Amino acid sequence: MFDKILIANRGEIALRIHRACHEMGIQTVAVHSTADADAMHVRLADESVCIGPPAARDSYLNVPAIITAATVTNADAIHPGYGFLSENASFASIVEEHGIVFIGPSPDHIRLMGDKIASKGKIRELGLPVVPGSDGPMESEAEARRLADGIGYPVLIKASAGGGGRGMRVVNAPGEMAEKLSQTRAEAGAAFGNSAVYIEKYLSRPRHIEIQVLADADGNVIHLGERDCSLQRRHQKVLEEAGSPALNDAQRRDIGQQVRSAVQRFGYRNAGTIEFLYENGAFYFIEMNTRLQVEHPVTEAITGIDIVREQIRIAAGAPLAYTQDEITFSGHSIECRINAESPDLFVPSPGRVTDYHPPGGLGVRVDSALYSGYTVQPHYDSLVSKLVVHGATRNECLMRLRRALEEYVIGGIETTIPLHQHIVEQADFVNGDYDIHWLERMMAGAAGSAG
Ligand code: MV4
Repeated sequence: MFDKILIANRGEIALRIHRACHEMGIQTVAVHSTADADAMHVRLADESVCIGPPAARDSYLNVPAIITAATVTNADAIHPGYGFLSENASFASIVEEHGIVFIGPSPDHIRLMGDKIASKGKIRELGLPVVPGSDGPMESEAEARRLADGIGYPVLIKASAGGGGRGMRVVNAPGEMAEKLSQTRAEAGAAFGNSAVYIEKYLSRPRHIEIQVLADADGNVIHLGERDCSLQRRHQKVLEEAGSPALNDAQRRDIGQQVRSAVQRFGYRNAGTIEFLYENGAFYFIEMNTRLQVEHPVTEAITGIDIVREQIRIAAGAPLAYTQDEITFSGHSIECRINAESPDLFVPSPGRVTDYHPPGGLGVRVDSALYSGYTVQPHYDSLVSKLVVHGATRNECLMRLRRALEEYVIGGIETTIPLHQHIVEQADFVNGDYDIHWLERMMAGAAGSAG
């Protein structure tokens, strides 16, 4: 096992990784920007190294500085967390070239999943259902129109280098194709340096359901069930649940088995998430995330498995500590992402936290790097806390969530706690009756049934 791990991240996820390390008897190295000298992740770690000025590109994305920090502290491995360098194949390969273990999949698996056309082709080949559409990039308007005529309008043009909602356009009729194709191409070329685009049937009211997997170096793969991440705004997830209110046990077992066998044939290693759109009882693959995800705690809550510990064990060459038969799903879990933003307009609200009183009690977990007197920085993502609640049933989970939201005090800055308090009172949400557009419809004042 490793003696020392460098955590190439900040905020709540750096704390989360530190906790797993210390439970395993592993020392930690924090890296930080000059703006984060007083951050909780720096205070908690055994050692820390300043890697640059506040801007992420100069610090948390500064590959030479991070490699140097790992080398001078003699770290055995680097955990990238989420965001920043976590899905950067060239970073993963540079880490390995320096004789340091990258806690994640191989650079080749990261690279392949970063190319949305290639990943879709591979996933189809591995036998998972994909959205009907083009097999490769669209070379011309004529080709795009022929294809769209075949699958039926509306269709969606997506950038191959995009993902997470960047670089997409809906085409409602053939007459719109030429303009939207050239707009999406130009935008993708400018944003990603890759103008390749592809076409899919547009699903109008899907849910976003993703399956968590763990795979060891010996080719053992387990799935840890699904998360429903449909509650989102502008491609930012707001609240996630495990399990999905839309699935029953048989459906969960079925999609879980399909994903397991695909991931095994793929030769994938470490933690991964296969994202699907789910509409009218059918799953359609959209993307694979080759990192630890923000919302992993809801899966931990219902399975009792420490996903970060398993990531570290797998990276050290240990076999999975669980077989699929040993995985059981217990109760229901919901995570609220609490951002330092105004709850109605989502304007960032950095500043000094004057009072901090997190909720507690049975079934309540708070992953946050906040403390009273901490100053939330304007340079980074506005996620400041994840409130994760577990209950024996979804209803118990909801009651506990309302109670925990009511207890939570974060003074001095605005947060999205009031937004969550509003969401958990909505009949559609209580009934589990929502899709990926529901929150935006609700905020526009006309939620209605998700149908
Ligand atoms: C789609 C879609 C509808 N039809 N693909 C957005 C982010 C990227 N991961 C894929 N996305 C979508 N792809 C087809 N064929 C709708 C979305 C989408 C979405 C997906 C997941 C979560 C939130 C979303 C919000 C808007 C659109």
